[in-house]
Amino acid sequence: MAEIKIVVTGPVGVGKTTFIKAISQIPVVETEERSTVDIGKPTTTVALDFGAVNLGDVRIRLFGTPGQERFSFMWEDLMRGATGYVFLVDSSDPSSLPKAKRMLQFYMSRYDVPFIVGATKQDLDGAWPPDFIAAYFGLPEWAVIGLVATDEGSVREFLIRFLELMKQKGGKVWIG
Ligand SMILES: Nc1nc2c(ncn2[C@@H]2O[C@H](COP(=O)(O)OP(=O)(O)OP(=O)(O)O)[C@@H](O)[C@H]2O)c(=O)[nH]1
Ligand SMILES: [Mg+2]
Repeated sequence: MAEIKIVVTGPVGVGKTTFIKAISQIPVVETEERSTVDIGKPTTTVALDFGAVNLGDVRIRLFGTPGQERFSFMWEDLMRGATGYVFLVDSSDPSSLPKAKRMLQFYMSRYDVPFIVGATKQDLDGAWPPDFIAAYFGLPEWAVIGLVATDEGSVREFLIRFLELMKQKGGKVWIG
């Protein structure tokens, strides 16, 4: 079975840990610690999340990054050998999008592998639809997919779509 490594990244609180826990078929290795700064939630990822799922004939090893910039030294290590990455943004909090855009631009400039943007929290009132977020980021509409990271089916569909896009575009989901 083919095995690929996908990194799940994005700013604080967008649902990276939630995404991996929803879909992983193995117990997730988590590094949640109590937040020492106010980030609007009690705990945060300080090193990584790790999970794995088989989808069709592909085994996906999922590595979640910390969202806080003070732990960004982990990003480089986690991205090593990645087939691609999922960049999550919080659709329910438009005020978080400028920072998300800067972080995505950093990833795009640094890592030349396929990525897809996941617009999480589509279940919340007032969530921006994926096409708004695509326009804001200057990406084509197909490059931003809405999802609910707490929902296994939604995460599964999202990953299947990412695999299809990678296949269709010969590993170049994006970009340029
Ligand atoms: N309603 C809703 N809540 C979500 C969704 N995704 C994540 N959440 C919630 O958002 C909060 C933050 O999720 P985490 O998974 O901890 O976020 P994270 O991106 O790992 O955050 P850091 O590790 O601190 O960077 C949790 O309370 C989740 O339950 C979603 O799609 N819908
Ligand atoms: Mg986390």
